[in-house]
Amino acid sequence: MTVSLDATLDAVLRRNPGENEFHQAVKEVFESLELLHSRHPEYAEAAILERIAEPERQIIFRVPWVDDEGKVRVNRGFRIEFNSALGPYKGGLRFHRSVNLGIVKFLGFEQIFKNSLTGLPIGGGKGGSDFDPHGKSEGEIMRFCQSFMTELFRHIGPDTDVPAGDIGVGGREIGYLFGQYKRLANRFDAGTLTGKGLSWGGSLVRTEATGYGAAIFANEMLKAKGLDFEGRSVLVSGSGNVALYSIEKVQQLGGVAITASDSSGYVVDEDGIDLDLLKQIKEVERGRINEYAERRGGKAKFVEGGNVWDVPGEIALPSATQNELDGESAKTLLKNGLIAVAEGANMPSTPEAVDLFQEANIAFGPGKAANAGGVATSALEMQQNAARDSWTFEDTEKRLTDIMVNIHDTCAATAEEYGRPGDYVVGANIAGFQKVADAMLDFGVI
Ligand code: NDP
Ligand code: 2IT
Repeated sequence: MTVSLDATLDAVLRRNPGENEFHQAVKEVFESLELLHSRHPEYAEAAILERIAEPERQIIFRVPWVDDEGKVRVNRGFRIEFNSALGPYKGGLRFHRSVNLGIVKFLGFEQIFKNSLTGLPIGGGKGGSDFDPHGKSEGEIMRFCQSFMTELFRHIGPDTDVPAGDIGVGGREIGYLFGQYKRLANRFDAGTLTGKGLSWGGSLVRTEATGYGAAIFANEMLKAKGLDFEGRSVLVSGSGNVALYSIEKVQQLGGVAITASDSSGYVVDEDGIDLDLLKQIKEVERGRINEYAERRGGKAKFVEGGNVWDVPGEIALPSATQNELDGESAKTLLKNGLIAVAEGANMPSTPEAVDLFQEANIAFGPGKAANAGGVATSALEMQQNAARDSWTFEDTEKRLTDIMVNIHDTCAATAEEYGRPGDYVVGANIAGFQKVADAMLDFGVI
């Protein structure tokens, strides 16, 4: 990197000690921006990088709640309102025991550029809590969500900040959060949260959108190389919202998704995952992944504590969590004949893994491009809410597909323009950054 970019990065790292995931995300974006900065000195002159790496506002709050035994519990809540240059802060809420400031900031930072790439008017934000939903009762989940929203509600709104789901936050949690918001605000502000139920302002296709989008993005990368999904084996990690609907779209595109996982291990099903069974176990019963193998009549194998990337396959869709695919896993995958990776999760590949994929010249779609279909469809939900309208599944899915194709083409064209053909990382970072940076220049120093 140039001396000035290096110094800016150093300052960001020093100002945010111990926030490893945030450092990782900032480093990757800054490294991609070198070429852009040499062509556009106006960004450095206006200190855009220094400003973009500093959240506009960071909200950290206490979330007290009472468990089923009557014991008082305390968690920490976060909402990072990172950048509103292009629209209201927009991004999900994550409930997972690992959540801390550095994780929420990495997610919020990525969200700025992802949201910009969608072409829709949304800024970047992220939030969540170190609350662990595993093993909690329905009543505990509800009381936690209500307490979380009792503080969050004063900071959000349809034109201010619009949260949605992420790990540990799905339709059930959005219901409890929206119910409490509505009660406190005394308004039916449908556009304050996305991922809502279909009878109270939700959008068709939002549930499917992230996974569908990731598979569509992968398909566009394959097409660019003259290839397709037909008959190819696909490795999917995770078995939550993103994983399930990635598998669904892969199957529609003719691919054979053969794996799924959770934090206890993975399953391999060489005939192709039985999606109805997996959905029943994960979405309806909220069970564990070993139950899939147990109920598949000997067709699938469960590997407790195993690494899903040990399974041979041609296309990988990491859809669980950050840094789940490291350098060693990347080497194994490449040795086993990998041709493409599209990140359904946020930053699932470590920097070493990304370098190996790029050196091997396989198609690599970074999360901020490949998983943008979820937040894009959230923005479509906001549009429907603003117009008090609801669109058909077909119409909404067509819009999602067009957006994903457009993101793919924008990243490819930008990479080409900056002398790095096929480098979707550079393409996504430059294209996502430039739109936000230009808006910030227009606003003056704020
Ligand atoms: P879910 O909570 O629905 O599912 C998460 C899945 O990943 C579960 O199978 C979970 O297993 C597994 N997982 C989570 N954390 C870990 C961990 N530390 N180690 C091993 N396995 C883990 O979340 P989503 O599907 O919504 O999110 C998955 C990824 O996609 C995240 O990176 C998220 O940020 C990203 N994403 C989500 C979007 C959305 O619209 N939902 C949009 C864009 C990106 P277990 O149940 O055992 O914890
Ligand atoms: O990481 C993400 O893009 C999400 N969790 C979805 C955010 C949203 O506002 O729909």
